[in-house]
Amino acid sequence: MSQFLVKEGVKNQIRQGEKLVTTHCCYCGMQCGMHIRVDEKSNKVVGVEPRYDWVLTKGKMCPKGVTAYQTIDHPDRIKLPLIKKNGKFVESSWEEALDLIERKFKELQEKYGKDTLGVYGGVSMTNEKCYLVGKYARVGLGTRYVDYNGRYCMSSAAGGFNKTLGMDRGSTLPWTELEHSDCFFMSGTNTAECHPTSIQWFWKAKDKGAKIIVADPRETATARIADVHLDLLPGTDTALANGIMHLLIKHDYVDYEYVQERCNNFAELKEVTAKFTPEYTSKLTGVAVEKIIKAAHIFGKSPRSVVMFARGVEQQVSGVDNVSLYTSMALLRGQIGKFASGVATFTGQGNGQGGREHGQKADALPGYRKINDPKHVEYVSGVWGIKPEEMPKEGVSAYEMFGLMENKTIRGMHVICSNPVVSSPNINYVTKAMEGLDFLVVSDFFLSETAELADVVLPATTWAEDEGTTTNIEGRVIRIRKVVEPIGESKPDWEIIKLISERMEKGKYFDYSEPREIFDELRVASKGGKADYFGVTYEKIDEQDGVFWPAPTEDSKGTPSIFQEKFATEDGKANLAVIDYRGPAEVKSKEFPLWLTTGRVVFHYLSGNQTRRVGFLMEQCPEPFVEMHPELASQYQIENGEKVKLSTPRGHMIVPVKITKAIRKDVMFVPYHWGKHQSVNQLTNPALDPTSRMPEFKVCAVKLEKLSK
Ligand SMILES: Nc1nc2c(c(=O)[nH]1)N[C@H]1C(S)=C(S)[C@@H](COP(=O)(O)OP(=O)(O)OC[C@H]3O[C@@H](n4cnc5c(=O)[nH]c(N)nc54)[C@H](O)[C@@H]3O)O[C@H]1N2
Ligand SMILES: Nc1nc2c(c(=O)[nH]1)N[C@H]1C(S)=C(S)[C@@H](COP(=O)(O)OP(=O)(O)OC[C@H]3O[C@@H](n4cnc5c(=O)[nH]c(N)nc54)[C@H](O)[C@@H]3O)O[C@H]1N2
Ligand code: SF4
Ligand SMILES: [Mo]
Repeated sequence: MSQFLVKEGVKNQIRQGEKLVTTHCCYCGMQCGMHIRVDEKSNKVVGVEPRYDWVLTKGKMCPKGVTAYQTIDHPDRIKLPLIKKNGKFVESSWEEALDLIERKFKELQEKYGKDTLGVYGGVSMTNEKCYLVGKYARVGLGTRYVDYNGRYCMSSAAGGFNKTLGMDRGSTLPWTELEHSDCFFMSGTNTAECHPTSIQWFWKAKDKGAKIIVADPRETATARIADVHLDLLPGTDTALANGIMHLLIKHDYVDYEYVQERCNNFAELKEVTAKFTPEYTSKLTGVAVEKIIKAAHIFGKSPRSVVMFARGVEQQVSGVDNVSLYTSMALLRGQIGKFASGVATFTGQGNGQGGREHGQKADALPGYRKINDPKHVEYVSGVWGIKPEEMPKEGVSAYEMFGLMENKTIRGMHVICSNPVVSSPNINYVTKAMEGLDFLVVSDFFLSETAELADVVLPATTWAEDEGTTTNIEGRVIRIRKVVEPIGESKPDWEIIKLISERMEKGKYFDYSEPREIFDELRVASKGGKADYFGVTYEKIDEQDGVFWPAPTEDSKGTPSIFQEKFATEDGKANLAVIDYRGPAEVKSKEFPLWLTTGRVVFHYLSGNQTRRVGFLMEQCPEPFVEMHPELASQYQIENGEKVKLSTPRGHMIVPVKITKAIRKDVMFVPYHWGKHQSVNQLTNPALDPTSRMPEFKVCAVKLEKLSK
C-alpha cells in the first residue's frame, strides 16, 4: 500500500501490534520526514520514528518535531463545535453550528453586501486546503476579502523574488546540493533554531572547507558557526547589501559575462552602490569596517555561493528591497541557476511555499495567477465553473483587514488555521477590531486566543488526520499521509469549507469526496501559471522523493534547479536592485531610546498555541524573556531574571530579563510565542512594506524601565 513507505531495514523498528505511517512534520518548512507509530488495536498514535531515508532531512528532527505527535490525541483537543452562549462556550452538534453560521453569514451579506465577510487563512495546511480557502472566499462566500498569515511571513520574499527573478520559488536549487557549496551568506536567519535539521547540510559543506557569513544583530546559535558575524543594527540591511556589492565591484568579483548576458540595470546599480564604502556602510549598520571587508572577500572569492535569508530581513518596511538587494548579490557573482549555488529564503511554515501559490492571498489566484489580470480571471473562472464577472476583485492584506473591521466594512469573519490576536503586530488594536465583529467563526483544533473571541469554534483536524500535499523549503511537493481517523467529531478543513459552502447554496462547486480530487482540480487550475503543478501527482511524489515545481506536463519530472538558462521575467533577464539606503519606519527618540527586535526560540512554534501544550517544550521554555547585553543591563541597574517594563507608543509588557553578551548593546530581543499580556506584539510596529504589505516585526523603538521593588 502506498500509504506505508517503510523500507525493509526500518520495518525492524516496528514493534508487534504497531504500524508506522510515513509522513512529514507539521511545523516548519523543512518538513522533516518521519514515521508515526500507531497502536493497531486501539488505533492511537503512540510515538514517532525518524525517517532516515528521507532525502532532505535524513532522520534528523528537532525538539518540536519529536513531540509533535503528542498534539494529535491531546486532552485539549476541541472535539465538538462550540457555540458561545451568554459569554460561555457550549458544545453543540455540527447541525446546530452550521445552522447558526448559515443564518448569520446570510443575514450579514443581505444587509451589508457580500464583501462584509472576510476569510483569514493560514499555511500550516496542505496545498489542497490552502487552495480551497481562496475558492471558498471567492466562490463559496463570494467575498473579495481573503488573506492569510503568510502575509506576515513570506510575502516580502515573494515580492523581492518576483521583482528580481520574475518568479517566487523560495529556493533556486535543491538543498541536497548545499554540501557542495563553498560559501553561505546568511542574513536575518537563525536557522540553527528555526530550521535545525538544515544545519547538517551546512556542516557537511563546512567539513569540506565552506565558509559561513551571518548577518544578525544577535550572536545566535547560527552566528556561532559563522566565520564572520556581521552584527548589524536592525533595519539596516539595505546598507549592508549595498556595501557588500560596492566591494564586489571594487575588487573585481563581479561575473561580468553573466551580468552582461543575464541581468539588467548593472550601470545603475554601480552608480547607487558607489557611495557605500565600507566606512559609510559601517556608519549606517554599526558593523566594523574590517568585518564588512572580510565578508566581501570571502563571498567574492567563493566559486560556489548561496545567499540565504529569512524573516530578519523580510519583516521590515524595506523587506522587499532587502530581498531584492541580497538576491542581487548572488546575481553579481553569477551564481543563480548553477550547481550548488543560488539564492534561498528559509520558508517558515510547513506549507509556507505551497500555501502562497494557490490563491489564498488577496491579489492571487491558483498557480500564482493574478486576480487583477482579466486573462487569469477568465482561466480560473473556467476551471471553477463560474462566470469571469462573478469573480470578486482584489481584497486587502491581512493587517489591513483589521482596519476594515474597525470601520465596519468587514462585519463577519472566518479564521482558518491562524491565531492573529497573538501573531499580528499591534495586537491591542487588532484584538479590539476582532472583538467588534458582529460574528466570528474560528476553525482550530485547540482553543487559541483568537478562538476564545469567536461566536462559533469549529473543530478542525490536525495534519495527521487527513492526507494531502505540502511544498517544502526547496519547492519540492511532498505527501502528508493520514495517520488516524479524526479525533472526536473534528473534520478536515476542506470538509468544513464544503459544509459551509453547501449552506451558502454553493455546494456544487465543492463536491469533493477526498483531498485527491481537490489536488487534481488544483493541478488544472495552476496549469500554465508560474507555479505549475499540472505534472505533479501523488504517485509521482512517492516514486521520486517529491516533485519540484514547475512540472508543466504529465510526464515532467519537475524542476529541481531553476533559472539555468533564463529568468521568469518578461525579457528573461534578472533585474538587479537599484535601491538606496532606507532605515526602519520608526526612529529612536528620547522617550524610546533603544531598539527592539522579535523572533523565535527552538522550543516553540509561532503563536505557541500548539507548542505551549507540550509538557517537554514548556519545561524548556515556559515564558517569554527579554535578551539584553550586560552593559545595557548595568546602565539600567538591572539584574539577570529581574522583571522589567518595555513600552512603545502601542503598548507595554512586563517581562523577565536574560542577560547575554550575544546581542548588540543597543538592541533587545523578545520571542513572540505567547499571547495576551505575555505577547511582545503589544509593542510591535504595524508599519507595512509598500509592496508586500508585510509588517515591520523586526524593528521598533522601545523604552526600557526598571520596576521599582
Ligand atoms: N523553533 C521555531 N522554528 C520555526 C518557527 C518557530 O516559531 N519556532 N517558525 C517558522 C516560521 S513560520 C518562520 S517564518 C521561520 C523564521 O525563521 P527566522 O527568520 O530564522 O527566525 P526569526 O527568529 O524570526 O528571525 C531570524 C533572525 O533575524 C534577526 N534579525 C532581527 N532584526 C534583523 C535585521 O534587521 N536584519 C537582520 N539581518 N537580521 C535581523 C533576529 O535576531 C533573528 O535571529 O522559522 C520557522 N521555524
Ligand atoms: N512579533 C512577531 N510576530 C510575528 C512574527 C515575528 O517574527 N515576530 N512572525 C510572523 C510569522 S513569520 C508568522 S508565520 C505568523 C504566524 O502566526 P499564526 O498564523 O497566528 O501562527 P500559528 O500559531 O501557526 O497559528 C495557527 C493556528 O492554527 C491552528 N492550526 C494548525 N494547523 C491547523 C490546520 O491544519 N487547520 C486548522 N484549522 N487550524 C490549524 C493552530 O492550533 C494555531 O492556533 O506570526 C507572525 N508574527
Ligand atoms: S526542523 Fe521543522 S520540520 Fe523538522 S522536526 Fe523541527 S519543526 Fe519539524
Ligand atoms: Mo512564518
